[in-house]
Amino acid sequence: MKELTLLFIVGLTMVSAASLKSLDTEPGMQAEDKKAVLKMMLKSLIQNALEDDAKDREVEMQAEEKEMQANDDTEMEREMEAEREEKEMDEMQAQEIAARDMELENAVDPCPTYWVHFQGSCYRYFGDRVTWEVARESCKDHYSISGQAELASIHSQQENSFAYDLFLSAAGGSSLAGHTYYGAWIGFFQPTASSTGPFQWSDGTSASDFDSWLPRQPDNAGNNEGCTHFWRRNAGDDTLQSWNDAPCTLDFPYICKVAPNN
Ligand SMILES: [Ca+2]
Repeated sequence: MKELTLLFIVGLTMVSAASLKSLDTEPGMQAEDKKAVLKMMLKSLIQNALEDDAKDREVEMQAEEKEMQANDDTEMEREMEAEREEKEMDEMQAQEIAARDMELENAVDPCPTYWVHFQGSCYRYFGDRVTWEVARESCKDHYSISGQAELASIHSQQENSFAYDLFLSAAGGSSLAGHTYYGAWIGFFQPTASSTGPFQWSDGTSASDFDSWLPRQPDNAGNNEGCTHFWRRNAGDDTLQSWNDAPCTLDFPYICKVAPNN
């Protein structure tokens, strides 16, 4: 408004001087007429100045508005970016937690409930006394995520000791009373009805890498022994941890084996 006032004064001076001078040169113009013309010119000058000022203000406001808009946009972008980052972080954390849970679960228990982990396999002793065939079918009723269980196959001295200890601890120490040929079925068998021919593991694993026969076994006594069990007729046999072939129709507890969950 100050500028406008200044403009007005300067304009007034200039217009007065110039116009009066030019008006002076107009022949026959009366003083009243000159005044009226001067008034009109001044009015027009003020009008123009006011319009210019309004225009300037408008431009200024538009610029301000634009700047505010730009600031808003930047702020919004920042917020969106922050939200995106937070979401990504949450997803990463969720994935990490899931991976850790899985790792923990596998580390703690790779086997189904009640099954015992040993060197990459899961084992379970079952105390009911049944024939070899029934024992095998009973194993097959059990699963891990990796597949169906079978009667245990044994491929090393360590695995043999582990399986024997599993049976021994579950069977109850040195109590042998009333348990002739006390022991537990494992998966070694002769598939032919006459109980001849090579033994094989019911789970299809190699039959040639390990065995733990008692001395003079397998003897196929009575030409009728096609299935294998841990031999335990007296406490001394616990140190041997050895096998005997026996009629498949005898009733023994049994040991099943299944691949772990992972
Ligand atoms: Ca035998």
